[in-house]
Formats: sequence, C-alpha cells, structure tokens
Amino acid sequence: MALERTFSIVKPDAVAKNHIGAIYHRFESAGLRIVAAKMLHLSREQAEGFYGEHKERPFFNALVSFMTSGPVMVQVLEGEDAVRKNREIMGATNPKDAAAGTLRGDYAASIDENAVHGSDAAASAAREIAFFFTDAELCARTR
Ligand code: RTP
Ligand code: MG
Repeated sequence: MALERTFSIVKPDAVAKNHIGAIYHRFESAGLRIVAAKMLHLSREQAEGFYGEHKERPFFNALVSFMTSGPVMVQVLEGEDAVRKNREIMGATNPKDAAAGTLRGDYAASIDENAVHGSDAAASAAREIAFFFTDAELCARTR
C-alpha cells in the first residue's frame, strides 16, 4: 500500500487537558509521521465551513460551539494506510463505544467532547488538508 496522508485535529477538550503530547505519541508509535502541524483557535466561520457536511444535523450548533471553545492542534499525518490507521487509533465517535487503548476510549469524556477528529476517507482528507494547509506547509519526511 502506498503512502497516504490524513488530516487530524486535537480538539479543545484534549488541548485543555494537556493531552497533545500523549496523542502525538500514539500517532508516532503507530508509524504515522507528522508532516505539518499548528495550533489555532478556530473562528465560527472556520468551524462551520470545516463541518459543513453536518450543517443540517441537530448537533451542528453544539459542535461548532465546542470546536470554537478553545485552541486546537491541526496536523497532517502520513503513513501507509494513514486514513484507516488514524481512525483505528481514534476509536469510535462515542467514547462509550470506544475500546480502551484508543484515543477516544482513553481521553474523551462524551460524544460531544471526543478529543480528536480524523478524516473518514481519502477524498475528505484531501479537502480537509487543503482547508488548513498550503502545499508549501507540508514537509517531506524522507530521512
Ligand atoms: P469527527 O468528524 O470529529 O472525526 O468524528 P466522526 O467522523 O467520528 O463523527 P461524525 O459523524 O463526522 O461527527 C462529527 C462530530 O459531531 C459530533 N457528533 N455528535 N450527538 C450526536 O449524535 C453526534 N454525532 C456526532 C461528534 O463530536 C463527532 O465527532
Ligand atoms: Mg467525521
């Protein structure tokens, strides 16, 4: 399988609880390389645009409010089968269903405040990476 890239967010709850390093450690331990990263505090417009596919869902306003409640880390992860691998590391959307040893199983408090985001497919990964990063900000990791 070829190298693939996926997009990830450490959400405001996990940043507030000082879990950035622990979460990055899980990515790196699984063989995913961080090829771009930054901290930012999303504006309402950014959060609404990013989660546009969920605009009509009942949880949309709560989701946007939560995602703008504090700073997040956004990062691009690269590796074999990166999209699927990251979703596996993250665990189920609802921490009640997430296995111990997954990020949401270990760090998420509720379905609304669930520690991390990860792209769900190669096409959404490409769209989400371009939403936050220019091509020049993606670093080749050849060494
Ligand atoms: P994400 O996009 O954040 O990685 O999460 P996901 O793919 O596992 O879940 P998705 O269906 O894309 O939903 C996005 C976020 O919306 C919140 N949500 N709440 N109350 C609910 O029924 C509900 N469903 C989804 C979650 O915080 C989820 O991460
Ligand atoms: Mg999703």
